[in-house]
Amino acid sequence: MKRRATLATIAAAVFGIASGLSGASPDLVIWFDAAAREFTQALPLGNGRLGAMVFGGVDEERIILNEGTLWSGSRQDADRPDAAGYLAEIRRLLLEGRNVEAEKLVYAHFTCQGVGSARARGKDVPYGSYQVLGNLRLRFEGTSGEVRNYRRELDLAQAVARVEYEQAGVKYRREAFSSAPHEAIVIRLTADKPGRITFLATLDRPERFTVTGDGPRGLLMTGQLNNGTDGKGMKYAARLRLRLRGGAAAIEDNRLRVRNADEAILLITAATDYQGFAGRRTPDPAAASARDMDRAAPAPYGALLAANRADFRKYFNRVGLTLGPVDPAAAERPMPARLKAAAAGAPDPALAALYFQYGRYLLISSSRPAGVPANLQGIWADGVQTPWNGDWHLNVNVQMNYWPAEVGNLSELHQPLFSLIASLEEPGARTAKLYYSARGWVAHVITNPWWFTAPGEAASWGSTTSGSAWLCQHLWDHYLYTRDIAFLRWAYPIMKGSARFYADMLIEEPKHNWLVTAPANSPENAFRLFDKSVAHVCMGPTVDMQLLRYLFDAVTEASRILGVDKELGEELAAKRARLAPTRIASDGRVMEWLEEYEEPEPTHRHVSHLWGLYPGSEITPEETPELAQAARKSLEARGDISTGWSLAYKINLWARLGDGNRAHRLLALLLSPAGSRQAEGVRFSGGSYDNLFDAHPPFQIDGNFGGAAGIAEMLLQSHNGVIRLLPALPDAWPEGRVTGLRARGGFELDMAWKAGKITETTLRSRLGGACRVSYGGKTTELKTRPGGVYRVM
Ligand code: FUC
Repeated sequence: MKRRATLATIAAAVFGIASGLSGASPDLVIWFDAAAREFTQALPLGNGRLGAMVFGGVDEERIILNEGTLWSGSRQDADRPDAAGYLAEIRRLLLEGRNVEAEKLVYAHFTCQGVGSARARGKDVPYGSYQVLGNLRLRFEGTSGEVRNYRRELDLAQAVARVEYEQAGVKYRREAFSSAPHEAIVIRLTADKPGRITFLATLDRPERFTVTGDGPRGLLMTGQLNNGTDGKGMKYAARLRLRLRGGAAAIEDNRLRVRNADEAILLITAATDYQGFAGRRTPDPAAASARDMDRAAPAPYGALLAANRADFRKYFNRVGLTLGPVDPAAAERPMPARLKAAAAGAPDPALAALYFQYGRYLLISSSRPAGVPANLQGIWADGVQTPWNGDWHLNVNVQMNYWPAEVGNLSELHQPLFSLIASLEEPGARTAKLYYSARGWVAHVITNPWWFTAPGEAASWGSTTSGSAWLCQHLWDHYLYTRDIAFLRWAYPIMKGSARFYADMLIEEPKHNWLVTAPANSPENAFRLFDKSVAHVCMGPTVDMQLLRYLFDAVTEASRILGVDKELGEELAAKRARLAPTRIASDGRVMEWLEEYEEPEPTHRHVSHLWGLYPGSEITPEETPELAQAARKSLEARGDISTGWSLAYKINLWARLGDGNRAHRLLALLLSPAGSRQAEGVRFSGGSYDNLFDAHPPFQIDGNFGGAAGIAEMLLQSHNGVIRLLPALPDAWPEGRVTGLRARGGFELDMAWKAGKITETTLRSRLGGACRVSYGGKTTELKTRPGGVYRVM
């Protein structure tokens, strides 16, 4: 190993291979030796609002542009006014075990009003779709000849994409980033010989746009999306401005022509007139984008670059991760080859570390405190009808986006999700009333920037009632990590409203007199009734019960901490005690429903009934060993191969079961080239695209975030009052070092290990207080003071 490292280091010094462009650290670089042909090979950049994807073409550079609030559709009334009138009948049928009939009634009267998400094709209906802002294309002219030494890289540590190649004796370089401090995307083109940069720049999008010249060296693209009613939906503007050294530029036919320049700097600003729960709230996006441009355009390139780097690093550098043994040859492979080599069995622990940091990179790039949460596409959509409308799915997906936020030391980037949750309170109260005659608020399975809280349009998946309970878990978990009382005061009424809703809507099932949700479903999964008919709609699926135990506990505890609502706390505690428990079926698996139904699709991607294992914590190997064993059986029966996010979920579940090698196997599947693994009866096989984007398929960013969280969960856990060090370390990572992971209670940890054994642990206590730290079966009690630093092992 040592010898190889030395050779590689020499090779790197002599041939300049292992180190990236501009001295980027090879373990934080995703690189390619060719331009992207597809979106899933392009390099993503983002400042939380402005997203970009760099293709790095030689004849034509295409840069996909995104603005995080750009949605078609509009606010609508999707609540059926008469839904509550059918509730008693639906429940009666469920209580009698007539689920198929109940489901029919849900379809007819208890779905949303209108077409809802239009079966995930909602761009021209009121539900709308998240859309690409457009494309910047640069058609290079006057260059030809063989291309040599091509390299394209994403430098995670600096948040910069770079492209470099030689053609006809000229070395060309491009550098791009999306800056939060300057609210602009910045692209610089240089060549090592004067006067060699000649191109035609255009802006376009698939529909609904007009481009005009904007001053002598700029373009302006504006348009209005469909709101799904009269066509007059959200307005947007994107601006391009050029700064030139040498050469000449002119606007020709609403295109920007640049001739014989030494250097060209392109700036892009953009805005929408979204007036919703977050974002910029500007009625005039053209003016807002002009203001941003006037601020960014005069800044010297070095200043733009430095400001972006400083801003990005304040988040990114909080956590460091090295996993070894490192094979330097691995980082020398372009990413497509690296993924293939790893899938073929070449050990590459550094790839896992890179994937973890990529997840953090993507969160910093798609979710900033004042903005909207990362959607199914993050902020990297290509097209106007994005998969599943690029919305916020509440039955696992948007939550998964935020799994790495706290443990990955990016706590304040969790904020956009909290803003979304708060925005659902008022519309969700109406939905609660009209469907369930309940107090409080509810959101079902899908939501968008237009406050959609009604059930989905199909009973099979649309009747999930616990989306809002799962959202509220994030509020409480943020408090558990930060102990921020001011935050809890803000969040408490929202959590309380959610708990109220469920407390009101629970009914008693006849067999055990447990309290259950109804109607409900176990996210998207079907079951066979005893007469073999297939249904989805049920009462008290396990996931709901686990979520409600969590929520009721959280609200009771929060009310105690804040010294309010004693009676509500008591009511919730009493109801909590009567919720259907998590049970083990006769075949040893965790029961997903109240009955031991057969499943038509035993390998279904959702593993909702294991919510109590992760992200919940009512199932643990230490406290509930039988249930933990049953969870293991359930996972075995589901099988490993599935969608990207499902693979990611299972990494976390195996990590919670303390099985590092199995978690690692799931991670290896997640890191396999998209679609390269198949299994019988499995509809989707996920993995990673060349640019490490998660493949559902198609691209869906939740798996990136869930995978990053899973890696953290293998290294550190902190639920139920114990901080566990290396709880699921796989044999494949015998050595490593991690710095800056967060644990619940306001703690931060650094750890190093060798030969699979911890060698060093530093715990920083931000808030003081006692903590219990467990490693290798031994638990140590530690009293800490605020700001204290402790050596634990
Ligand atoms: C749920 C999942 C799908 C997909 C979609 C966005 O419907 O079951 O797999 O992730 O959300």
